[in-house]
Amino acid sequence: MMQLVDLEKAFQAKIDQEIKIEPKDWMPDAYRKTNIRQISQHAHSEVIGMLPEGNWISRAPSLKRKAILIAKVQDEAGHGLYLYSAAETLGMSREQMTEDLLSGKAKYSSIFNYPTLTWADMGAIGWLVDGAAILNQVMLCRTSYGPYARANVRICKEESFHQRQGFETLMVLSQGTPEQKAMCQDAINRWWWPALMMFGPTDSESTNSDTSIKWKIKRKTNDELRQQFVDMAVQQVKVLGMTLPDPDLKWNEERQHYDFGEINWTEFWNVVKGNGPCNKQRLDAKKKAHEEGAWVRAAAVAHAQKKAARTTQKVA
Ligand code: FAQ
Repeated sequence: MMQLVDLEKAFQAKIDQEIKIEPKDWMPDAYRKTNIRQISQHAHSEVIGMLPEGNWISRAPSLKRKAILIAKVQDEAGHGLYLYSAAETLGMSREQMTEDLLSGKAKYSSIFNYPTLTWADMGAIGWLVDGAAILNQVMLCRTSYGPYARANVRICKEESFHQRQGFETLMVLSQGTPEQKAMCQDAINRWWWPALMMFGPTDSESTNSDTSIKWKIKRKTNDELRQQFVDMAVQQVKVLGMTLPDPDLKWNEERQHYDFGEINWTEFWNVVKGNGPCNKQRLDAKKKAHEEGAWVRAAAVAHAQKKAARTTQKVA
Protein backbone atom coordinates (compact mmCIF):
# COMPACT_ATOMS: atom_id res chain seq x y z
CA MET A 1 0.00 0.00 0.00
CA MET A 2 1.24 3.49 -0.87
CA GLN A 3 2.28 5.73 2.03
CA LEU A 4 0.71 9.17 2.37
CA VAL A 5 3.97 10.85 1.50
CA ASP A 6 4.20 8.85 -1.76
CA LEU A 7 0.61 9.70 -2.64
CA GLU A 8 1.36 13.37 -2.08
CA LYS A 9 4.48 13.16 -4.24
CA ALA A 10 2.58 11.43 -7.06
CA PHE A 11 -0.17 14.04 -6.77
CA GLN A 12 2.28 16.96 -7.02
CA ALA A 13 4.03 15.26 -9.95
CA LYS A 14 0.72 15.12 -11.81
CA ILE A 15 0.13 18.81 -11.13
CA ASP A 16 3.65 19.65 -12.31
CA GLN A 17 3.07 17.69 -15.52
CA GLU A 18 -0.17 19.60 -16.17
CA ILE A 19 -2.35 16.48 -15.75
CA LYS A 20 -5.80 17.46 -14.52
CA ILE A 21 -7.03 16.12 -11.20
CA GLU A 22 -10.40 14.39 -11.62
CA PRO A 23 -13.09 13.65 -8.98
CA LYS A 24 -12.13 10.02 -8.30
CA ASP A 25 -8.37 10.68 -8.16
CA TRP A 26 -6.58 10.71 -4.85
CA MET A 27 -6.01 14.25 -3.59
CA PRO A 28 -4.79 15.79 -0.32
CA ASP A 29 -7.62 16.80 2.00
CA ALA A 30 -6.43 20.39 1.91
CA TYR A 31 -6.62 20.43 -1.91
CA ARG A 32 -10.20 19.14 -1.75
CA LYS A 33 -11.10 21.66 0.95
CA THR A 34 -9.64 24.73 -0.72
CA ASN A 35 -11.24 23.83 -4.04
CA ILE A 36 -14.62 23.43 -2.34
CA ARG A 37 -14.04 26.79 -0.65
CA GLN A 38 -13.12 28.63 -3.82
CA ILE A 39 -15.60 26.96 -6.18
CA SER A 40 -18.54 27.39 -3.81
CA GLN A 41 -17.62 31.05 -3.18
CA HIS A 42 -17.40 31.52 -6.92
CA ALA A 43 -20.84 29.88 -7.39
CA HIS A 44 -22.39 32.03 -4.67
CA SER A 45 -20.90 35.13 -6.32
CA GLU A 46 -22.57 34.29 -9.62
CA VAL A 47 -25.92 33.73 -7.93
CA ILE A 48 -25.83 36.76 -5.60
CA GLY A 49 -24.39 38.69 -8.56
CA MET A 50 -27.78 38.43 -10.27
CA LEU A 51 -29.39 40.70 -7.68
CA PRO A 52 -27.78 44.11 -8.42
CA GLU A 53 -28.54 43.76 -12.13
CA GLY A 54 -31.93 42.11 -11.60
CA ASN A 55 -32.82 45.39 -9.90
CA TRP A 56 -32.83 47.10 -13.33
CA ILE A 57 -34.68 44.55 -15.49
CA SER A 58 -38.05 46.25 -15.02
CA ARG A 59 -36.52 49.70 -15.62
CA ALA A 60 -34.31 49.03 -18.66
CA PRO A 61 -34.65 51.96 -21.09
CA SER A 62 -35.86 49.90 -24.09
CA LEU A 63 -37.18 46.46 -25.01
CA LYS A 64 -33.83 45.60 -26.59
CA ARG A 65 -31.89 46.57 -23.44
CA LYS A 66 -34.35 44.63 -21.30
CA ALA A 67 -33.95 41.46 -23.40
CA ILE A 68 -30.14 41.74 -23.25
CA LEU A 69 -30.16 42.27 -19.49
CA ILE A 70 -32.52 39.35 -18.86
CA ALA A 71 -30.26 37.10 -20.96
CA LYS A 72 -27.19 38.23 -19.05
CA VAL A 73 -28.76 37.69 -15.63
CA GLN A 74 -29.94 34.21 -16.73
CA ASP A 75 -26.38 33.42 -17.84
CA GLU A 76 -25.12 34.25 -14.34
CA ALA A 77 -27.61 31.75 -12.88
CA GLY A 78 -26.28 29.14 -15.31
CA HIS A 79 -22.70 29.88 -14.21
CA GLY A 80 -23.76 29.30 -10.62
CA LEU A 81 -25.20 25.92 -11.60
CA TYR A 82 -22.06 24.75 -13.47
CA LEU A 83 -19.99 25.75 -10.45
CA TYR A 84 -22.24 24.14 -7.82
CA SER A 85 -22.05 20.94 -9.88
CA ALA A 86 -18.25 21.17 -9.99
CA ALA A 87 -18.14 21.59 -6.19
CA GLU A 88 -20.51 18.62 -5.74
CA THR A 89 -17.96 16.36 -7.47
CA LEU A 90 -15.70 17.01 -4.46
CA GLY A 91 -18.28 15.64 -2.05
CA MET A 92 -19.99 18.85 -0.92
CA SER A 93 -23.78 18.81 -1.22
CA ARG A 94 -25.69 21.60 -2.87
CA GLU A 95 -27.94 21.83 0.21
CA GLN A 96 -24.93 22.37 2.47
CA MET A 97 -23.51 25.05 0.18
CA THR A 98 -26.85 26.85 0.14
CA GLU A 99 -27.15 26.60 3.91
CA ASP A 100 -23.65 28.04 4.35
CA LEU A 101 -24.51 30.95 2.07
CA LEU A 102 -27.79 31.73 3.80
CA SER A 103 -26.29 31.51 7.29
CA GLY A 104 -23.55 33.95 6.30
CA LYS A 105 -20.83 31.32 6.83
CA ALA A 106 -19.80 31.21 3.16
CA LYS A 107 -18.35 34.18 1.35
CA TYR A 108 -19.25 35.66 -2.02
CA SER A 109 -17.53 38.44 -3.92
CA SER A 110 -17.40 41.79 -2.14
CA ILE A 111 -18.43 43.58 -5.35
CA PHE A 112 -22.07 42.51 -5.12
CA ASN A 113 -22.59 44.41 -1.88
CA TYR A 114 -22.68 47.77 -3.64
CA PRO A 115 -25.92 49.38 -4.85
CA THR A 116 -26.92 49.90 -8.50
CA LEU A 117 -28.13 53.49 -8.48
CA THR A 118 -28.56 54.34 -12.17
CA TRP A 119 -28.89 52.63 -15.56
CA ALA A 120 -25.22 53.44 -16.23
CA ASP A 121 -24.36 50.98 -13.45
CA MET A 122 -25.47 48.18 -15.81
CA GLY A 123 -22.78 49.33 -18.23
CA ALA A 124 -20.15 49.77 -15.53
CA ILE A 125 -20.86 46.30 -14.10
CA GLY A 126 -20.57 44.71 -17.55
CA TRP A 127 -17.38 46.54 -18.42
CA LEU A 128 -15.57 46.56 -15.06
CA VAL A 129 -17.07 43.73 -12.99
CA ASP A 130 -17.42 41.20 -15.79
CA GLY A 131 -14.09 42.47 -17.12
CA ALA A 132 -12.36 41.73 -13.82
CA ALA A 133 -14.18 38.40 -13.53
CA ILE A 134 -13.05 37.33 -17.01
CA LEU A 135 -9.37 37.98 -16.36
CA ASN A 136 -9.63 35.77 -13.33
CA GLN A 137 -11.71 33.10 -15.06
CA VAL A 138 -9.52 32.90 -18.16
CA MET A 139 -6.74 31.92 -15.77
CA LEU A 140 -9.10 29.44 -14.08
CA CYS A 141 -9.78 27.66 -17.41
CA ARG A 142 -6.33 26.17 -16.76
CA THR A 143 -6.88 25.42 -13.07
CA SER A 144 -5.71 21.95 -12.00
CA TYR A 145 -9.09 20.53 -10.96
CA GLY A 146 -10.76 19.21 -14.14
CA PRO A 147 -14.46 19.93 -13.45
CA TYR A 148 -13.68 23.49 -12.30
CA ALA A 149 -11.48 24.16 -15.34
CA ARG A 150 -14.19 22.91 -17.73
CA ALA A 151 -16.91 24.95 -16.00
CA ASN A 152 -14.78 28.07 -16.48
CA VAL A 153 -14.36 27.42 -20.22
CA ARG A 154 -18.13 27.64 -20.64
CA ILE A 155 -18.39 30.60 -18.30
CA CYS A 156 -15.75 32.61 -20.17
CA LYS A 157 -17.51 32.20 -23.50
CA GLU A 158 -20.61 33.87 -22.05
CA GLU A 159 -18.74 36.36 -19.91
CA SER A 160 -16.98 37.96 -22.88
CA PHE A 161 -20.41 38.82 -24.31
CA HIS A 162 -21.30 40.35 -20.95
CA GLN A 163 -18.27 42.58 -20.94
CA ARG A 164 -18.93 43.80 -24.47
CA GLN A 165 -22.57 44.61 -23.79
CA GLY A 166 -21.48 46.63 -20.74
CA PHE A 167 -18.89 48.55 -22.70
CA GLU A 168 -21.40 49.22 -25.47
CA THR A 169 -23.97 50.48 -22.96
CA LEU A 170 -21.39 52.95 -21.61
CA MET A 171 -20.30 53.88 -25.13
CA VAL A 172 -23.86 54.97 -25.98
CA LEU A 173 -24.17 56.98 -22.76
CA SER A 174 -20.76 58.56 -23.22
CA GLN A 175 -21.90 59.95 -26.56
CA GLY A 176 -25.28 61.12 -25.28
CA THR A 177 -26.63 64.21 -23.55
CA PRO A 178 -24.58 66.01 -20.85
CA GLU A 179 -26.75 64.23 -18.23
CA GLN A 180 -26.02 60.82 -19.78
CA LYS A 181 -22.30 61.58 -19.94
CA ALA A 182 -22.33 62.61 -16.28
CA MET A 183 -24.22 59.44 -15.35
CA CYS A 184 -21.64 57.36 -17.22
CA GLN A 185 -18.71 59.03 -15.42
CA ASP A 186 -20.44 58.75 -12.06
CA ALA A 187 -20.96 54.99 -12.51
CA ILE A 188 -17.30 54.50 -13.48
CA ASN A 189 -16.25 56.51 -10.43
CA ARG A 190 -18.33 54.37 -8.07
CA TRP A 191 -17.43 50.94 -9.53
CA TRP A 192 -13.72 51.42 -10.20
CA TRP A 193 -12.32 50.86 -6.72
CA PRO A 194 -14.70 48.01 -5.74
CA ALA A 195 -13.77 46.31 -9.06
CA LEU A 196 -10.07 46.45 -8.10
CA MET A 197 -10.97 44.85 -4.76
CA MET A 198 -12.53 41.86 -6.55
CA PHE A 199 -9.04 40.42 -7.10
CA GLY A 200 -8.68 39.92 -3.36
CA PRO A 201 -6.19 41.22 -0.78
CA THR A 202 -2.71 42.24 -1.79
CA ASP A 203 -0.33 39.27 -2.18
CA SER A 204 1.35 39.78 1.19
CA GLU A 205 -2.09 39.50 2.89
CA SER A 206 -3.44 36.64 0.77
CA THR A 207 -3.66 33.57 3.00
CA ASN A 208 -4.52 31.02 0.30
CA SER A 209 -2.34 32.10 -2.63
CA ASP A 210 0.87 30.21 -1.83
CA THR A 211 -0.75 26.77 -1.67
CA SER A 212 -3.19 27.55 -4.47
CA ILE A 213 -0.30 28.48 -6.75
CA LYS A 214 1.71 25.41 -5.74
CA TRP A 215 -1.30 23.25 -6.67
CA LYS A 216 -2.03 25.33 -9.81
CA ILE A 217 -5.52 26.15 -8.60
CA LYS A 218 -4.47 29.74 -9.20
CA ARG A 219 -1.94 30.49 -11.91
CA LYS A 220 -1.48 34.17 -11.16
CA THR A 221 -1.47 36.07 -7.91
CA ASN A 222 -4.12 38.60 -6.89
CA ASP A 223 -1.77 41.53 -7.53
CA GLU A 224 -0.65 40.21 -10.93
CA LEU A 225 -4.23 39.96 -12.16
CA ARG A 226 -5.16 43.34 -10.65
CA GLN A 227 -2.25 44.98 -12.48
CA GLN A 228 -3.28 43.34 -15.75
CA PHE A 229 -6.79 44.73 -15.23
CA VAL A 230 -5.56 48.27 -14.52
CA ASP A 231 -3.32 48.27 -17.61
CA MET A 232 -6.24 47.14 -19.75
CA ALA A 233 -8.84 49.54 -18.29
CA VAL A 234 -6.58 52.59 -18.70
CA GLN A 235 -6.63 52.06 -22.46
CA GLN A 236 -10.32 51.20 -22.69
CA VAL A 237 -11.52 54.23 -20.73
CA LYS A 238 -9.86 56.47 -23.33
CA VAL A 239 -12.16 54.97 -25.99
CA LEU A 240 -15.12 55.99 -23.86
CA GLY A 241 -13.74 59.50 -23.47
CA MET A 242 -14.13 59.11 -19.68
CA THR A 243 -11.61 59.01 -16.83
CA LEU A 244 -10.73 56.64 -14.01
CA PRO A 245 -11.08 58.15 -10.51
CA ASP A 246 -7.43 57.80 -9.48
CA PRO A 247 -5.04 60.78 -9.51
CA ASP A 248 -2.09 58.43 -8.94
CA LEU A 249 -2.57 56.47 -12.18
CA LYS A 250 0.66 56.91 -14.09
CA TRP A 251 2.69 54.91 -16.61
CA ASN A 252 5.84 53.50 -15.00
CA GLU A 253 8.51 53.11 -17.66
CA GLU A 254 10.69 50.91 -15.49
CA ARG A 255 7.94 48.44 -14.55
CA GLN A 256 6.21 48.70 -17.95
CA HIS A 257 2.93 48.94 -16.06
CA TYR A 258 0.62 51.63 -14.72
CA ASP A 259 1.14 52.63 -11.10
CA PHE A 260 -2.12 53.19 -9.26
CA GLY A 261 -3.31 54.59 -5.94
CA GLU A 262 -3.75 52.83 -2.62
CA ILE A 263 -6.85 50.64 -2.34
CA ASN A 264 -9.00 51.24 0.74
CA TRP A 265 -8.41 47.88 2.41
CA THR A 266 -10.39 48.88 5.48
CA GLU A 267 -13.44 49.25 3.24
CA PHE A 268 -12.67 45.90 1.55
CA TRP A 269 -12.46 43.92 4.80
CA ASN A 270 -15.51 45.69 6.16
CA VAL A 271 -17.53 44.53 3.14
CA VAL A 272 -16.07 40.99 3.31
CA LYS A 273 -17.06 40.79 6.99
CA GLY A 274 -20.68 41.58 6.13
CA ASN A 275 -20.83 45.31 6.80
CA GLY A 276 -20.95 46.68 3.24
CA PRO A 277 -23.76 48.91 1.97
CA CYS A 278 -25.94 46.03 0.69
CA ASN A 279 -24.77 42.83 2.47
CA LYS A 280 -27.96 42.51 4.50
CA GLN A 281 -30.22 43.35 1.58
CA ARG A 282 -28.53 40.73 -0.63
CA LEU A 283 -28.77 37.92 1.91
CA ASP A 284 -32.36 38.83 2.80
CA ALA A 285 -33.32 38.72 -0.90
CA LYS A 286 -31.63 35.34 -1.33
CA LYS A 287 -33.32 33.93 1.80
CA LYS A 288 -36.73 35.14 0.60
CA ALA A 289 -36.19 33.61 -2.86
CA HIS A 290 -35.08 30.34 -1.26
CA GLU A 291 -38.15 30.17 0.97
CA GLU A 292 -40.54 31.11 -1.82
CA GLY A 293 -38.91 28.57 -4.15
CA ALA A 294 -39.43 25.64 -1.72
CA TRP A 295 -42.51 24.41 -3.64
CA VAL A 296 -40.55 24.42 -6.93
CA ARG A 297 -37.83 22.22 -5.42
CA ALA A 298 -40.46 19.89 -3.91
CA ALA A 299 -42.28 19.65 -7.27
CA ALA A 300 -39.02 18.92 -9.11
CA VAL A 301 -38.15 16.12 -6.66
CA ALA A 302 -41.69 14.65 -6.89
CA HIS A 303 -41.51 14.76 -10.70
CA ALA A 304 -38.08 13.06 -10.74
CA GLN A 305 -39.30 10.36 -8.33
CA LYS A 306 -42.39 9.67 -10.42
CA LYS A 307 -40.31 9.44 -13.59
CA ALA A 308 -37.84 7.07 -11.91
CA ALA A 309 -40.69 4.88 -10.64
CA ARG A 310 -42.18 4.68 -14.15
CA THR A 311 -38.79 3.68 -15.62
CA THR A 312 -38.40 0.97 -12.95
CA GLN A 313 -41.90 -0.37 -13.75
CA LYS A 314 -41.07 -0.53 -17.48
CA VAL A 315 -37.81 -2.39 -16.82
CA ALA A 316 -39.62 -4.86 -14.55
N1 FAQ B 1 -14.72 39.26 -1.89
O1 FAQ B 1 -6.23 34.23 0.32
P1 FAQ B 1 -7.05 35.07 -0.60
C1 FAQ B 1 -18.43 37.42 -11.21
C2 FAQ B 1 -11.43 36.38 0.75
S1 FAQ B 1 -17.75 36.16 -10.34
C3 FAQ B 1 -14.95 38.51 -0.79
O2 FAQ B 1 -6.34 35.89 -1.60
P2 FAQ B 1 -8.10 33.31 -2.64
C4 FAQ B 1 -19.39 37.10 -12.32
C5 FAQ B 1 -11.00 34.97 0.38
O3 FAQ B 1 -12.12 34.19 0.07
C6 FAQ B 1 -16.74 36.99 -9.14
N2 FAQ B 1 -13.98 37.77 -0.20
O4 FAQ B 1 -8.17 34.14 -1.29
C7 FAQ B 1 -20.45 38.10 -12.37
C8 FAQ B 1 -10.25 34.54 1.61
O5 FAQ B 1 -11.14 34.14 2.62
P3 FAQ B 1 -11.34 32.57 3.03
C9 FAQ B 1 -16.17 36.07 -8.20
C10 FAQ B 1 -12.75 37.79 -0.78
O6 FAQ B 1 -9.26 32.42 -2.67
C11 FAQ B 1 -20.22 39.34 -12.97
C12 FAQ B 1 -9.62 35.84 2.10
O7 FAQ B 1 -10.35 36.90 1.51
N3 FAQ B 1 -15.09 35.35 -8.80
O8 FAQ B 1 -18.10 38.50 -10.91
C13 FAQ B 1 -12.47 38.53 -1.93
O9 FAQ B 1 -6.74 32.70 -2.86
C14 FAQ B 1 -21.24 40.27 -13.03
C15 FAQ B 1 -8.15 35.92 1.72
O10 FAQ B 1 -7.99 36.03 0.28
C16 FAQ B 1 -14.54 34.29 -8.18
O11 FAQ B 1 -14.98 33.91 -7.13
C17 FAQ B 1 -13.51 39.29 -2.50
N4 FAQ B 1 -13.34 40.05 -3.57
O12 FAQ B 1 -8.24 34.45 -3.78
C18 FAQ B 1 -21.71 37.81 -11.88
C19 FAQ B 1 -13.41 33.62 -8.90
N5 FAQ B 1 -11.17 38.36 -2.24
O13 FAQ B 1 -11.99 31.89 1.85
C20 FAQ B 1 -22.74 38.76 -11.95
C21 FAQ B 1 -12.84 32.48 -8.14
C22 FAQ B 1 -10.66 37.53 -1.32
O14 FAQ B 1 -9.95 32.01 3.29
C23 FAQ B 1 -22.51 40.00 -12.54
N6 FAQ B 1 -12.15 32.90 -6.96
N7 FAQ B 1 -11.61 37.21 -0.43
O15 FAQ B 1 -12.22 32.62 4.22
C24 FAQ B 1 -10.85 33.28 -6.94
O16 FAQ B 1 -10.19 33.35 -7.96
C25 FAQ B 1 -10.23 33.56 -5.60
O17 FAQ B 1 -11.03 32.99 -4.61
C26 FAQ B 1 -9.99 35.08 -5.30
C27 FAQ B 1 -9.43 35.23 -3.89
C28 FAQ B 1 -9.00 35.66 -6.29
C29 FAQ B 1 -11.32 35.85 -5.38
